[in-house]
Amino acid sequence: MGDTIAEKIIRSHLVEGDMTQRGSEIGLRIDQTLTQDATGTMAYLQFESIGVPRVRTERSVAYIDHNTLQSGFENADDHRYIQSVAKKYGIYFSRPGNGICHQVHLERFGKPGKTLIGSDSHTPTGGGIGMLAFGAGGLDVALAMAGGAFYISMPKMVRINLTGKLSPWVSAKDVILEVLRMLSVKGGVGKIIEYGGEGVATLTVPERATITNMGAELGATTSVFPADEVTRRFLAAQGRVEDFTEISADPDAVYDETYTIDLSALEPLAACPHSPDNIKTVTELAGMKIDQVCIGSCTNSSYLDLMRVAAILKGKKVAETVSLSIAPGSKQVYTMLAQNGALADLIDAGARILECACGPCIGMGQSPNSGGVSLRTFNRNFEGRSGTADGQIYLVSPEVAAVSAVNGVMTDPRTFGEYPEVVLPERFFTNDNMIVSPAPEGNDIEVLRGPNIKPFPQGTDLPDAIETTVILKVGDNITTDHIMPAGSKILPYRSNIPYLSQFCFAVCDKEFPERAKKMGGGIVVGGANYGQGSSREHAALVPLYLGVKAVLAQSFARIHMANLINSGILPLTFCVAEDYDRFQQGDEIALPKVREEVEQGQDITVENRTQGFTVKAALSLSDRQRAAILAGGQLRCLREQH
Ligand code: MIC
Ligand code: SF4
Repeated sequence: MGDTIAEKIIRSHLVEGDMTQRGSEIGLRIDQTLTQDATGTMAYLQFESIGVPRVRTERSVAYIDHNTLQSGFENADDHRYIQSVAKKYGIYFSRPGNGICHQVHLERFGKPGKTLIGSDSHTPTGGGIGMLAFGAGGLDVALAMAGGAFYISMPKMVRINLTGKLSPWVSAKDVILEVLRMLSVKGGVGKIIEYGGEGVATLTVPERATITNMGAELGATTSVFPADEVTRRFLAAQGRVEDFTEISADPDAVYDETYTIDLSALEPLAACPHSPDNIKTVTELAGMKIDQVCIGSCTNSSYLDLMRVAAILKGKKVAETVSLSIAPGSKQVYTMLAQNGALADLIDAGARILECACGPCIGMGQSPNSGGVSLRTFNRNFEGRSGTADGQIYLVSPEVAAVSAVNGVMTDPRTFGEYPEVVLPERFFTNDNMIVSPAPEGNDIEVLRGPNIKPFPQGTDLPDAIETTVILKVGDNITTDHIMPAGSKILPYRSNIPYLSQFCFAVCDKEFPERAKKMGGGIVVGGANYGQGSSREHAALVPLYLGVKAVLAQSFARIHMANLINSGILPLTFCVAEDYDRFQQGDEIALPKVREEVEQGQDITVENRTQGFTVKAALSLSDRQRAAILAGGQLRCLREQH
């Protein structure tokens, strides 16, 4: 029996566990890591507290791309801290302005067949060149930088066969929106999605990366494409042909699930508010008045994407009722657009050019008007994420976005005329002058900290029993943007957990932080896929700070569950799904034998003293995770072991 692509990479990096047992915990050696600034400060504080003198990976890169507004000293302090830590410990530093982490990593550092983890959920973008790349919490990245393994449940293998070839005006974004339509935002949980079939060769690397990037929205562990001749040409054009290795699935590889998508049959799609799997065809939505268009983000800001947009906008004018903003994904893309004149076409049409950063994708500016309809080439349209509570965000391809910006209404681009053919250059323009190399080992670099950097909270030993209250009950698909919102007003405080805590669950219940403080914490009851979306460990650290002891949910998203365990918060799941309905906010709860039950790997007894019933909750942990929960978090556990 042959291997899938993922199995090949797992096999060559396996340091713990049995990869033939789907669902069991495996440990992988990590070749590369990346961080971004919104999660990076916390990751490096944790790395420093581990106490190793130098990173032990082949390549670690710290990017600054999320917090670039600098509306106060906070961002600049964080940037300076990260730059100094990077210099000292052997980490490459990508300066603000150099681009979005995933886009730059793909262009400059990613290598087929290697493992990569990043403190950002869209790290699977690297799957576009055949890397096995995972999003992770900051602590997991810190541990990998210190030479530790990265742990996941051995995923199921899913194969998506691509046949045919995309029609004009239909693009990679439509492929992943189709996959989201088929599988939903929880359809990828516990699975690696591999793309194969003759359609793969028709997709360029940036197109593949759009698809693996947005695999995060499926909840997938990661997504991966083969590394083939197309990949080799891309790396050669980046001046890195020596980084190429061919990698593909064996012909007799076995998959747990197989799907087929005929690329020729796809049409332009849109994800409607407020979920990336709420898919309609653009034809169905055509004519809808729009207020804003934003083009960019780690999903669709490549040279290919923006050259197509420029060709559409050339000689045209943005509709007077629409605001169009464009953020190129990297300095490379931006420079090339400037060199070949495409930038002038964008500016001349009326686009507002933003710096190469995440920007509006994470609510850092460009919030739409009240109730405003915004078409975005991004990957997430969760409620409130844009910074406008009632903003209506539609996720679309760059082609749909650009054509609609000209017409002022949602437009099927196939009605626009001839499709602009854009080919990737033989050689990209490369100049890594915004990447700062680390200092040699044994340096005496001083790490520079600002007053915004506060210590991170840590748990306590798991007590024998817990008596507490349901302080919040929420429904299905709660995102980390609900739990710990971002945006321009809050994001600068990512290294200040006490300040952040005022905004915890603000999207669901503004009273939550006050209530949690008054009641000394409690437990949160949630539905299915709790914690989907971002990798921000702040969605665990802030509840920890507010005294949350457990989350009792129908199911969890992978990264958030790992973050809860790392923080020492119990991620409990209902043994009987209907039990969810029996819990109300305010109920008095007891876990009378929790420590003993965790130690023995038993289901957890949950007494609802208000309603007068007792149920069982499952807690499926590996031995490693059990030790972390008992010790009150992963870092405390490591300290106990040393
Ligand atoms: C996101 O897209 O939600 C983010 C902002 O990039 C997050 C990371 C963060 O919250 O800092 C992610 O995707 O992990
Ligand atoms: Fe940045 Fe948006 Fe990508 Fe997150 S999804 S890394 S905020 S561009």
